[in-house]
Amino acid sequence: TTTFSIMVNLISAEEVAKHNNRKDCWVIIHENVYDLTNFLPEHPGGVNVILKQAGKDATAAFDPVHPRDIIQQYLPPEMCLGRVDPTSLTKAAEADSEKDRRRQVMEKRPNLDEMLNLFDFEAVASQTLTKEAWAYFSSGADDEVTLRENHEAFRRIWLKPRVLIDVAKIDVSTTILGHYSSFPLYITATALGKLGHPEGEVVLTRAAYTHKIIQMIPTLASCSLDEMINARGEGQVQFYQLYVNPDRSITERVVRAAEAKGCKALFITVDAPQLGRREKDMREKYVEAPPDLQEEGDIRRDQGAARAINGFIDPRLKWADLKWFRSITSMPLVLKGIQTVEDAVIAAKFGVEGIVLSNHGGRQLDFARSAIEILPEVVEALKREGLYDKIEIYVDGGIRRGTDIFKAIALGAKAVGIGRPMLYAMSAYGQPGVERALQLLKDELEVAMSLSGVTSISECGPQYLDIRNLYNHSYVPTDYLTKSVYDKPKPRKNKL
Ligand code: 173
Repeated sequence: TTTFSIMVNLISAEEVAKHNNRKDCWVIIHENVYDLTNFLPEHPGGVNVILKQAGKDATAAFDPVHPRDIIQQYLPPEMCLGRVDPTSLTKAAEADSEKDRRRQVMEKRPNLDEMLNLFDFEAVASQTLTKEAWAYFSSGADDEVTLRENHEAFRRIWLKPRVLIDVAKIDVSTTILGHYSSFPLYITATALGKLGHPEGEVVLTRAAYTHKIIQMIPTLASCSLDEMINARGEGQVQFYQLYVNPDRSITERVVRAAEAKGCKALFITVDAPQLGRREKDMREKYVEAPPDLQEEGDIRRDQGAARAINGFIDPRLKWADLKWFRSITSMPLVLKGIQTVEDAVIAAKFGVEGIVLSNHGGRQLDFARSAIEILPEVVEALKREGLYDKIEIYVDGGIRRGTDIFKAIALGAKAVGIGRPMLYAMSAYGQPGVERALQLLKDELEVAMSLSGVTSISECGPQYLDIRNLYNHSYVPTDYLTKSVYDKPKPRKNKL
């Protein structure tokens, strides 16, 4: 009616469909019409995922990977052109064969109690996830050498079990930055959780609560900060992972919000001034140039889900900026993504409360060394500088077994972070899956400790390990479990 159209601009779906290219890109999200032409280069998920939706109703693609409030938070209001005329909308047909396939594997997946280790969850998830989700979650940078090295490095450390020790009682509990943790592991930040499970990261929040372990909330999650905070159980501790925005007023706002809402530490990601090249993901996101633009040669064909994140992560972040974080928060500061002794020492001298030795799950710089390999050097250097007692060290990347946790703790880490395996367990089996995966890890750790003759976390030390082979990169035992889920190259989807 006329009165309605005075208040909001009603736009037909046919009109939207005309704006279907890089130079003129409209999409419909929750019945609102947006002109995203100028936003394209800034989209953290890359240009291509939006271009695939240009001129269309993008709601179904948008919802699984974005928190509800992200548009209000980041898009200037003038990008919203009006409402789509609902009568002009036709529901897009889903890609049925793929849906059917996934429904079938989901129905036939093994019972949860048949899952005996974390690789089992990965194997199931590799089948049940959508192709995009598997590509995004599982991918690593370039040849994925670091991705695989992260777990393989643990396989170069052997154990020296002591016997005839009373191990009737094993206590695997510890503290992280002073907060209780039922065993030395936290769930680290990962993005796009709703690609794997309709409820997203809150599933991890709930499972962490069940196990009394700490969850690190991601800056760029598919649930909103409030959803993840509100999913918290009584007394549950959450940390906050920060991507530093080029607009520091945005960063200040999110840091203050995280602190006000009770997050207990700030983990500043320092290994991602830009996101690495993840080729599986880039292949999945690949789109043909629309015919009208092909000659111009201005289509970036090399952008995966994650490459165009520049609008959201500040590549200018530097050591001198750390002081500023102290001025905007009283949360303990932890640098996530330290990869050398040199940087570990600088961080400790600056006085941060913690560092995460991490190469971002092998997703950033291929041939970065594994965190577990760097750990002994870092511990030695910090001890030499008299700084080891002033800082907590965490490692992430490649944790798949209780013995991996044992090895990290024995080498001087306070705790380990775990990412992908939680996403896989969540995707395949929901909250009970994550809870079981955590239980398996905890059980494995207890077995590793009792069979090593160690009854508490504080007793774990390097005397229980043989690390002579840790630095030897030429001998790597074949990892059949990981290999069996590793992606085979796929034929090209689109023919020119
Ligand atoms: O590793 C990642 O994929 C990552 O850190 C990220 C976070 C937010 C959006 C895209 C990627």
